[in-house]
Amino acid sequence: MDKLIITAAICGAEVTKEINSNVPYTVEEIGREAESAYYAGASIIHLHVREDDGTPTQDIKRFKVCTEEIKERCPDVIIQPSTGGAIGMTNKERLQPIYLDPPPEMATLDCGTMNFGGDEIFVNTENAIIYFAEEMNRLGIKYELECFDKGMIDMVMRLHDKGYIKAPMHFNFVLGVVGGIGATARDLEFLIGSIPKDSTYTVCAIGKHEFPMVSLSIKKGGHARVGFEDNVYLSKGVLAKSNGELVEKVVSIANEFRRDIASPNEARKILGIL
Ligand code: KMH
Ligand code: ZN
Repeated sequence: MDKLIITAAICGAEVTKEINSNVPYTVEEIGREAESAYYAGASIIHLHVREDDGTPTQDIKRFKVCTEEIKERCPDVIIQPSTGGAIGMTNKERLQPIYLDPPPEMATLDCGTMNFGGDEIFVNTENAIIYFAEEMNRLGIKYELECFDKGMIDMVMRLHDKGYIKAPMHFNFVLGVVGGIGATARDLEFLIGSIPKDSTYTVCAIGKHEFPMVSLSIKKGGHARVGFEDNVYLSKGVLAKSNGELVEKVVSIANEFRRDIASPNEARKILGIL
């Protein structure tokens, strides 16, 4: 089994300080949270950025200062900007961080349209997915294929057959979003069984589902994502003080399964970006 790649999704676009006051907004707070996750064992930082008041933004200038801050504190960490951004943003707005100079090593590529709770719809049409994939192919960026449901894997496979999405593929299964697949062992087994054998995958799940689903992924040879974007609790009723605390919990679960933790360079090798 490969060593375990831990991704920390340190702030997301939806979670706020009202829910957990440790959610980072400012450049300094983003740096602090990335650093806490990195020293706890994360090799990838999945990055959304915010204005100082918490408003989500895909502004390339904000991404630039935040990535510089993270690189200063965690020089070898893999920074994976979101191209999902926040609900309602345009495709061009969402794609901005892939045009950083130099381009990021990785970025997310969301693989289908879905309900996203309440009246929200997260729009990713087939043509938009092709556009995002072709831009990332051109820039040599490794995409993490965000699949919130089984049909999104089918979309990936169709676009792979047409030559738009390149192998080896790396997936992130996001379980338990209202509008996506549930977060049960059966759901996760179904997703894992639906991807090509030479792919890699990581797993994240919303709220209380986070640690059970991540544990199953670790056991089965998949990778793990945790962080405030997905869940702000360390255990029932106990708010995490930092992303680092959530990563530490993953490391202790990995120890139980005798799974070693990948360094950033080991993660690069596993993902084929070194
Ligand atoms: N904020 C969600 C609407 C991604 O980062 O690529 C989309 C998201 C996925 O978080
Ligand atoms: Zn995200």
